[in-house]
Amino acid sequence: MATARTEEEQALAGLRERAIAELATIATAEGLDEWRTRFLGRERGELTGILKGLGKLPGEQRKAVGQAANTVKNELEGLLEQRKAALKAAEQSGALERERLDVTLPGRMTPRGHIHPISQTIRDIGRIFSQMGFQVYDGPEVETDYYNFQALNIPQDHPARDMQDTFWIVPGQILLRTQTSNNQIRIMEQMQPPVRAIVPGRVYRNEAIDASHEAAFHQVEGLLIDETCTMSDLRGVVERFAREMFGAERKVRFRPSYFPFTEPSAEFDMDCINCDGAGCRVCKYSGWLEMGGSGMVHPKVLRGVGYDPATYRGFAFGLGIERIAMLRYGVDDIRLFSGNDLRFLRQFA
Ligand code: FA5
Repeated sequence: MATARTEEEQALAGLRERAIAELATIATAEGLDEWRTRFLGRERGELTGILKGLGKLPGEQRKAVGQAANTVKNELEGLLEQRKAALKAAEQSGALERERLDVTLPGRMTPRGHIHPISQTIRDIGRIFSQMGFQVYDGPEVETDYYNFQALNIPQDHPARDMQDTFWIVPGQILLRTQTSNNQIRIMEQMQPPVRAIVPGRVYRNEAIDASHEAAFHQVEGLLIDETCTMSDLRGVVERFAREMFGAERKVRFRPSYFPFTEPSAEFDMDCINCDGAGCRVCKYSGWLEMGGSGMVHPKVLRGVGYDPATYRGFAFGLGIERIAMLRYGVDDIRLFSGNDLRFLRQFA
């Protein structure tokens, strides 16, 4: 027969029920702490309150309530641990859910850049000359007066210096190269004939800028030195280049000119690709487009690098790369290439 419950036993049962019901609703670590302090706390916990009151009870009852209180305490502590573990697991699975990676989703495409039309033209020039056995070299843009002028038979105070207005870094000594011809000297100093070299690169001139003139532009230098080599070899190489670049029907003409480092010297033109030589706005109604300067390397220049002009001869030429790119892509203002306007550049993607 069930015995009547004491006041303490009823309080204990009530506490247990409330504690269990509340525990089920708690979803945070702070909430669990607060719950533990309130029900199981050593100082002011409700259960501790009941245990403290045990002293007033008669022996048998004290023992029974004490045991029951311990059972409730163990049970509640066990439930607390379970709840903590459940919360932690839920948190982890939530994190996993949030971090879930669907490897079947299509990737985000990174926008691809493309090569600048001048770089593209330099590559194509390199490819065409490589097919003719030329090797591509590189040289310094910050140069000494010696390599840019003196070694090319342009001494100090030579009037030819006026042809290329110079940006000086140290006046009279260090400059931004005005032409890629500085590399003729650097290459010949470093190797023995036969030489077949091209050197593309940026050059600088203190010029008034307009639709066909830049202060920073690109040239490609060509140099061939051998025991037998004539002006007609130069012509053949330039013609072959023009035809590879602009079409098999292209014609090239040479006009006498003057450069201190070549003798004889010539400038060469290609028939206008816009009007096939008939005359139009692009060729200023002449039928011809200027491509570059050239000539047979001057014996003084050969001697200066230690080549014997009695044994070796050669030709050199210099082409303006922007001018070639303008013709190739039908661009009528040279400044567009360095303007960094993406609307212009995107057309070459
Ligand atoms: C020279 O620079 C000589 N070094 C070329 C040379 C090399 C002659 C080897 C003999 C032997 P010139 O100053 O003419 O020559 O320039 C060559 C080409 O560069 C021109 O035909 C033109 O296409 C280009 N050019 C010259 N000035 C400019 C400029 N301001 N802007 C854009 N292109 C230019």
